[in-house]
Amino acid sequence: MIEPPRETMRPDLAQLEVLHRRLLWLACWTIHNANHLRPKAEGEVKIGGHQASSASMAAILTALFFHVLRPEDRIAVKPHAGPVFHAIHYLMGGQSLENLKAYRGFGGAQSYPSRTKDSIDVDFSTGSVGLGAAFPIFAALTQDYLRARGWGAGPTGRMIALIGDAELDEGNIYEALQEGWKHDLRDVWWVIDYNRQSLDGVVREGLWARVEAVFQAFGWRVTRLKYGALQRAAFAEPGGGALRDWIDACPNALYSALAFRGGAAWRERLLADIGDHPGTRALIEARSDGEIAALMENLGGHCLASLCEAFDQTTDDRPTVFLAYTIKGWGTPLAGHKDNHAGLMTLEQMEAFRAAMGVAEGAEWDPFAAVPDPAALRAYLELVPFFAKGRRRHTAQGIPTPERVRLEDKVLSTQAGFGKILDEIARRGGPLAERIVTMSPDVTVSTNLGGWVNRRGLFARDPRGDTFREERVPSAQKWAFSPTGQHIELGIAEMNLMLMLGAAGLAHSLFGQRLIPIGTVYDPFIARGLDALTYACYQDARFLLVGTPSGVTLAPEGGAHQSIATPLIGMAQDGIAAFEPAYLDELALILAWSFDYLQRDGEGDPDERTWLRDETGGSVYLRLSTRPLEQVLRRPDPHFEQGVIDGAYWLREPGPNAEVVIAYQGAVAPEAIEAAGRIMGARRDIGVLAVTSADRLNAGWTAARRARARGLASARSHAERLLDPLPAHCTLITVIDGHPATLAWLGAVAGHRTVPLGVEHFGQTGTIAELYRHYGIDAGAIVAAASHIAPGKPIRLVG
Ligand SMILES: Cc1ncc(C[n+]2csc(CCOP(=O)(O)OP(=O)(O)O)c2C)c(N)n1
Ligand SMILES: [Mg+2]
Repeated sequence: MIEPPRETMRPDLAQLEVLHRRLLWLACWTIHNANHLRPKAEGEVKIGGHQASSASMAAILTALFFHVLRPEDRIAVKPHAGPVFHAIHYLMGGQSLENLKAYRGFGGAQSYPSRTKDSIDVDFSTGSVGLGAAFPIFAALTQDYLRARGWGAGPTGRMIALIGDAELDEGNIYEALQEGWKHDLRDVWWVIDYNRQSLDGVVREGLWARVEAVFQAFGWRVTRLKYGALQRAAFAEPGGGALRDWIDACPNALYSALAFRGGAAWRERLLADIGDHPGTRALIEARSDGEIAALMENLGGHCLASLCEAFDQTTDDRPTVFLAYTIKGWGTPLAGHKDNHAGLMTLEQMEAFRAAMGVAEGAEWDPFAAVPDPAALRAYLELVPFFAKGRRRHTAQGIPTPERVRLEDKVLSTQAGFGKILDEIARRGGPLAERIVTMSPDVTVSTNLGGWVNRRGLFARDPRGDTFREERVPSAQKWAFSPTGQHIELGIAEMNLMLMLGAAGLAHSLFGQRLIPIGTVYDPFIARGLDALTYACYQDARFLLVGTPSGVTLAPEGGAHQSIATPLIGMAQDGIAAFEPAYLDELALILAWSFDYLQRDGEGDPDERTWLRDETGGSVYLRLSTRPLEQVLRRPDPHFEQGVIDGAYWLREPGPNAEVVIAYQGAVAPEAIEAAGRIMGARRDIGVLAVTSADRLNAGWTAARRARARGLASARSHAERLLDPLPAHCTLITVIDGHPATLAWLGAVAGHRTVPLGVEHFGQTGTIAELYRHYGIDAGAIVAAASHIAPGKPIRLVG
């Protein structure tokens, strides 16, 4: 599909200048108000906010939001330019005065733009530097994926990141650039606020040359915005060449320091350095101190004419980075100071700034203060294209989730079962199969996605055949790429997997098309992408993450590949429900439930049975294993089915006088069952609790306690319903191939003595039996715990 060229209008520079001043003022004032004027709570010292970082980017945001952007574009705003972003929405009527006054306060405008916490139209949250930069790359890949299928009408958007120059120190940036290149990235812009200052100081000299080389290496167009229009005009004057050479040779720190000191200091320095060049002295002397300062601070990133021109000229879809030279704190008394990152204008400075901005006392919050022609500005704002269609968030139709897949295998691991279920979904076809998109960081085959990929193919914009197949080299894997392929093969960088899951998991909201993204990763390497996972969850992206294989159960692979802490990550990570099934029927139930849960978007009250807020939906994390387990034969049982989803069910219901209950999660099920069999003769009424989700059990328990504390005495969680009936003398033995703290809290639910077994030290190579014994999670360890803690008849310690 060839799209018509994007329409560009001539920028109305006069209105943009006015808007730039408005944004600069409102952003600084919002921060000032929060820190200096709002009544402080006891012990509250500083609220914070970034006046200098905001000022640095105010012109860039002005040009983009009020001239360049179109409703279909999506943008990540540099986190510490958040106040400018709020000011934009305030001017457009979307952000309330109340929220601005409550900036960084409870329920107020957020410190960093947030999709989920802010009330305004935030496309991509930002905060953890580097991630907001990379995310639009994956949003562009998602857009391409949808376009290749003809899903979603309307013009193609540009996915834009506004980033600080120090963000380029984050390694994930380069991982994302490389991954983008592999997928023929298009429709992405990065605008770098090249103020050459980070948090602590000034960045290394000559960074721009490295930056440009890196982007060019990945096929990006580099547009350098170094000089503003004033500077370019001065360079054309007699002696202007020397001025330009001086600027080019000036070290970053000196430029910043002179910007802080102002016009007289610029004059003194320029005259000393280049005053004897023909024409240059006259060029300098023809200008007042204020004019010299304005000239020297007229870098490309502050010049609306230069910005609009550069953006408007970029009409093709090639990824483009704009290296926009700026001064941190531009236009404020903080400009250029090396310590300005967290710096705030003093009361006196703000007073002078207010006067300089022409804002009358008492009119500080007036959106149109100091606007020469408010009616003309109002008329301009009404036509700003980006806001013309109102809120830009979409919704998507739900994908019906079919009957769950039932596997008949007698012995199988959850990882293999997962592969078989996906394979079967692919074979059956239908709406769900069409909307699933899988992805994996170079572990597609080893996480059992092979069957799915063989049926559904790999995604690429341009078809590429499977050469090995064409050359008749035997392989179980078909590895052909096409625009309708449904697997996105990623390089090893797990960070990119999480970002891709995040972007595809927002397709419904960003592009109005529902995708069901499924990503597989070796469980220990979740840690590699953890910040991006948190970031995806914080944005409320919806996806299924499969961590497999996991734990020391991956015996011969050794400590570098065996995960220990991931069950705790699953519990602690907001926005994602973590499950660790042991059996195939559990897995099938959880998957079927997940496909629906991922799509939910309700507001509903918590479920009275579990106290989980399931109506709101979320993402799902499955921790799976390569250990083949003999399957349990079960008759249809709604309690079992519900329990699997709620987080636990009685594999063996305890009797009224239970002395011991064994609660296990995941692949150690056979150990728990064997131990129960051995203990049974010597202890009464023993129970075995199969925990499928410590996360959901724990979340429900916490929510129910909170509800009771608020006076709802009847609130009871699933964990409480399970454990309350146990007699007080009953001992809980919990066991997991993972950190023991995952289940240890169960003892607190109804006040039972608890022995938490699990793995707390790095794994190592060995057989499963050897490692389970070594780490104390085998049947013997469970039996030993029972015989020590729950006194009574001696129990057979050896199986
Ligand atoms: C991952 C991460 N590490 C550290 C921080 C703390 N931090 C916030 S801004 C910043 C410096 C940013 O400098 P730059 O990107 O150049 O932005 P500027 O303020 O100069 O525009 C740091 C270290 C963060 N937000 N995220
Ligand atoms: Mg910077």
